[in-house]
Amino acid sequence: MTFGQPFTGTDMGPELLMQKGLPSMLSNLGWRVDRVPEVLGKSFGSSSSSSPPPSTSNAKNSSLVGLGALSLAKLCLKKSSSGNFPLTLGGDHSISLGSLAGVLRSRPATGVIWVDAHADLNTPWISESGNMHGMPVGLLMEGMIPEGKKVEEVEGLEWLGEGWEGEEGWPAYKDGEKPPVLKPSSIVYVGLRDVDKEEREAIKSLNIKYYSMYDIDRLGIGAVMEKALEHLLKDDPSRPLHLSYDIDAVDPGQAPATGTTVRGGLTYREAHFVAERIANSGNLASADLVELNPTLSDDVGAEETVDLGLQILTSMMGKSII
Ligand code: DIR
Ligand code: MN
Ligand code: MN
Ligand code: MN
Repeated sequence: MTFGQPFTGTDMGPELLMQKGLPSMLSNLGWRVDRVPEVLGKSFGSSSSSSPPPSTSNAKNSSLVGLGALSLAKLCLKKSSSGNFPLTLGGDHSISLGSLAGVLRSRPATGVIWVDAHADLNTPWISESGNMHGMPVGLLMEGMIPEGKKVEEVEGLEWLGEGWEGEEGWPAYKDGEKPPVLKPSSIVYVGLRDVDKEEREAIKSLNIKYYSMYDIDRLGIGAVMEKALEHLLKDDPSRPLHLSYDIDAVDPGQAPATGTTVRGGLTYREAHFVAERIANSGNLASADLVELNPTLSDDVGAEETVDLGLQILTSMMGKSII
């Protein structure tokens, strides 16, 4: 999936991670890997496909992004319902609209750790860019859709709305199940350093827990992760967690091959530690790694970023230093 942001090449991330040996690395950690190839398929993400149809709202390419997210939501719903760990490789961050919607539908108690330079809390009604990779959290969170507006009025997002009648793999919503499904208290941000004005106001007014780069500098990444986990697990220590890891959380010195780099990010070790500590909680039940785009830097930078992606993935799936 590349249509959630302006650059081609973001759809090359998954194949590179696979080619570089992700399946065997996961097997070596004791996982049984069931690869579902190209969930979203050529028709959604291909860099070479012709331009998508125009969108009728301030959500660019919403019909394609929405359709792709629905496919992924169905798959993640199915996999999580049968007790598996859905690990989603992106693609731009708009895919998390699908993975998270699917996981939340089968495991509504899920707590979310969003590791990102950005809050991705926009909606078509407040976004400055119209890019849907900046909206996956906003579109799923209670309190983010403005009065009088409906998420299902956005082309491609009908399946997120109350009037959805259901289809195979994504049934109609029952009472108490309909989106927005994510409570503001069920997410913690780690690594923020580029937040839009409206997002900042929403974070404050909804009282969303966040640890920005300022907090990481002040407290250290160790204390930050203790606090983040404590926030999500204090009432229910066995709650499942979903980790959504945007590679742009990492400093561009270590992760240059991504679309919206912001200086002053996580160091190499901090980037690993976040994943290691969450794995250590024993609660991690689903995850995404997104926004790897090997075409946006030189060959060395692309290789380093893909390698880092592999390391973060293996860390979150249980690899420890010793
Ligand atoms: C910005 C950038 N807040 C937007 N978001 C990015 O377009 O909504 N998210 N780059 O990863
Ligand atoms: Mn993101
Ligand atoms: Mn980001
Ligand atoms: Mn920005």
